[in-house]
Amino acid sequence: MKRLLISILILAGFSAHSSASLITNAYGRDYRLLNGRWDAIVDLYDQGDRMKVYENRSPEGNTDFYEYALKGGLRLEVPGDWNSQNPELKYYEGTVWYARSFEANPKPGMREILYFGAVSYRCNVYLNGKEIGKHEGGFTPFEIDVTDDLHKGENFLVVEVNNRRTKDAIPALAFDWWNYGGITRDVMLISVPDNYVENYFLRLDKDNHDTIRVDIGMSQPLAGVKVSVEIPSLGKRIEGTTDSSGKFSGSIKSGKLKLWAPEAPVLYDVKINGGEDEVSERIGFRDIRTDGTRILINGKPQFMRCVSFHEEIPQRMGRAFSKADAVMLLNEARDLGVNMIRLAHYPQNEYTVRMAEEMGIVLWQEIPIWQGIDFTDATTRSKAQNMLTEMINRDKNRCAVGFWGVANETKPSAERDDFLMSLLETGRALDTTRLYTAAFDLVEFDKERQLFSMNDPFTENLDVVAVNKYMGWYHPWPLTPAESVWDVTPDKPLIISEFGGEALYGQSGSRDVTSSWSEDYQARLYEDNIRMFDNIPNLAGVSPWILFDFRSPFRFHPTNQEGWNRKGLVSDRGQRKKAWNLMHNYYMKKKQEYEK
Ligand code: GCB
Repeated sequence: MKRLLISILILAGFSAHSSASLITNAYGRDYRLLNGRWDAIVDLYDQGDRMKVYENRSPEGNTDFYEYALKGGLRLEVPGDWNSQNPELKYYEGTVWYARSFEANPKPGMREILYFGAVSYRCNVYLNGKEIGKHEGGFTPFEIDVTDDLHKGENFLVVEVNNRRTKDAIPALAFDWWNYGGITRDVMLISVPDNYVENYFLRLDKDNHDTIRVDIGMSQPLAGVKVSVEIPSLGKRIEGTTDSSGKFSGSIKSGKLKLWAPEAPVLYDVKINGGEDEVSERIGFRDIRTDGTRILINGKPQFMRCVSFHEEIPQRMGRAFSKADAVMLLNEARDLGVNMIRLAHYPQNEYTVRMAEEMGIVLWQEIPIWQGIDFTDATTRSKAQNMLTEMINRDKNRCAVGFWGVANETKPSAERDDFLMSLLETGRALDTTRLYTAAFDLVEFDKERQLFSMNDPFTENLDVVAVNKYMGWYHPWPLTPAESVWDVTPDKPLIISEFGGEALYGQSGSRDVTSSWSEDYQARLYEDNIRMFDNIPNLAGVSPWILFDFRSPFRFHPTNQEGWNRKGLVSDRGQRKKAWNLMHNYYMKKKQEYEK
């Protein structure tokens, strides 16, 4: 029935930003990767559709020929962005057709799901010459049930990918990072029983820390299907049967649980069964909440020692996508002394999220509602809701995720408020076990009161308020740092979600002159900001912008930037700048203070 409904909606022209189903824990299933080298055509003038490149054709007879032929041309690695794989594609924004063949041997009675970790930014998918699905949004997964279209033997899969920036997209026309295009994450063919465990959500009961709440949704809306959840190391198991919508909800009295915390990231092996299907993974349980101006994890106040990075390996000048990439990014973050990462400015790949969880790093994940979004556009709003839904659906069982971010640097307006409110409602309907936040750049110096303050009533709707403030970079100091006192949302926890300034690694210069782009000036700026942090009474965490220098077409100072945002504490080659030490020392001090 549900599948029928989805088909009807697709036929009715229901666009790609509808919230379609998404299998929980793709990596925990029986899958094979369709990664590797795919054939590709760069289609600057969007002619591929007319040329029917999605049909696996070869010339027949004496007069037949094809201009848009896939074989023998460009080949691109999947996963990967195209920009870093071919010098001519460095700045390319447009359509690229990807194609590959693969053998399949679908078993009777099983369902086959084609799952894309992410395609940047929009795509149409064709299997064996037929359009089977489309998706918009470059940082979240989507799936297509291909059971009825998959052939025994050879199959021909084509993905038309387009990364053109548009006003109604998210992010929109301009943003401060590289607009990588391509099939940027794993492609998987997942095999599941006909009626399978489509989604599940296990989490600690908010009020009883000896209780685990369980929701299971089978793929088919059938009543009476047996389901169970087992946590062998606790000797606990719950069983039940689905209701007529294929769902089951229950709770496990777990007894005393070891809760996941940054200092002790405990995860439990969990087995979920439903009908013929079985899936297992490691899940942790924790409580995160606010109490006045404090953030508590399992009841204990935490100062969030955070940092951000883009999903980018600077040394490779390309998007990060693998386990090895996650190791590199996370190890550098851990060395700085963090207990939290803000994954900027979009959901990042699952390797990073899962590995951060194993390492005890709290995550803030957000959707790319980054300046310049058209809040008046209802389609854009539904795209945003869909992105948020896909992000939450993918990572709702990752206890490391403590924060869902709904926006970065938006300006107050009735349309903005409505738009963001709809996101909070969408999020809270799916998940109330995280804190909801957004980052604002609206803090100003109030001359009359001689204080830093901010006026955006929307902040009342958030659990934690975050502020990006570049004192000493975009804003000269109106007072000395020691005199710079803040009065910003005084009753809520406040995180400084961005601060910093640019420096070219190895460049020495004046500590007083911003345009020296020197490590010395950047270090001074960090000293000053760290001094100011003592004057923010409700400060619950800080996050320097950013861990690594990153590529951005915004940044074209001819000698100091050359297409790089140089605010990294670590250079594009991996060298730590002077400010790194200051931040590291500050974090070590904060850690001691909070562990006393
Ligand atoms: C910001 C943005 C971030 C930019 C940064 C900058 O406020 O949130 O995406 O990269 O400033 O470097 O200006």
